[in-house]
Amino acid sequence: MAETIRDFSRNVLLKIKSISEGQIQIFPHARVDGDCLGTAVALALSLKKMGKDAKVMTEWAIPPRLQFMNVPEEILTIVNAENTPENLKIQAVAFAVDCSEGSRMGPAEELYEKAETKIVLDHHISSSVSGDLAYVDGTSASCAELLYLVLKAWEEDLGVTLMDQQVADCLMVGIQSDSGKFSYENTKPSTLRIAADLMERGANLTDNAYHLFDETSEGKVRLHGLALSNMKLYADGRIAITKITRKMMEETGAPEGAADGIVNILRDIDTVMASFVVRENDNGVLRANCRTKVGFDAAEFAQKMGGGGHHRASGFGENDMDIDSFMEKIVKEATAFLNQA
Ligand SMILES: [Mn+2]
Repeated sequence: MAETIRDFSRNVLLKIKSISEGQIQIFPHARVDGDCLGTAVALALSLKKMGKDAKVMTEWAIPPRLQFMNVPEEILTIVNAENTPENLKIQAVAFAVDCSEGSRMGPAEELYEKAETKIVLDHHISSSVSGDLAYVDGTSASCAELLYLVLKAWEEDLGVTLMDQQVADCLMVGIQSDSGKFSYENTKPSTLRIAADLMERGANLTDNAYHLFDETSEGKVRLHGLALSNMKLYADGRIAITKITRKMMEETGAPEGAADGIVNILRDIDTVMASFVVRENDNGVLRANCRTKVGFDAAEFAQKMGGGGHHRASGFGENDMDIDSFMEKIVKEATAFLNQA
């Protein structure tokens, strides 16, 4: 991209200064995560400080796992088909953050697509959302880091502090989320320098990390305990598999989504190349999740099994087999797959 973030920041600031009335509408992607919500809220709060009307346009209210962020309700607009014309009428600028594609905006996509002026800030290398002003940096660990650079430039130009404790904390949530608490390969020295400045501005590293990564519930811990104690290893410990039945969900009182993460725990066993968690859904359909290490292509294996995914994470389903037979089939096919590689 030819434009530097400095130029982008200046051009966006000029555009925003030129707005005398109307709302700056900020679009995160649907099923918000810490990075897009943190970025969107930090931007809205900063724009409000600059005297602008700014709202975060979302599909749903804040999901339970991000409620610790205490997002002020008055900066949110829940978008649906009915209120789209009304929102469009008061819209001055549409600002998409962390959205790799328009379809990820859910019901808000129409409102974005019809905007007169569109601005895009993103860190997805394949970003396909169109904007009149756009900055995409696929090397940035999070979108929050890019917004930090924009806000820093605005602070210098305007001579005011935009990143107070609340804004700094929102950006920190974004960085911690997408960098895996500063542990993924995308974490760079600049990530840590930005985090250091945000910490000096009052961002709470420890509380965020707990809520984002460690907080759990009794039902979830009991479900993990059951699933892990039933785990079986095959092929000299290279394949690990366990199941989650509806009965286990009921017995433990585990909430929806509580099974997430078990498949990663199995993969992390030192001898394991591929791990599987087979889940019985409410409608009786079986679903297998797969995680692998280098040397076992999860995408290729899932394709063989009628599913799909990425090299290290994939999934596939089964409609007419009981859960134990399906698990036997997976072990047999995965062992053959390992031996042929
Ligand atoms: Mn992101």
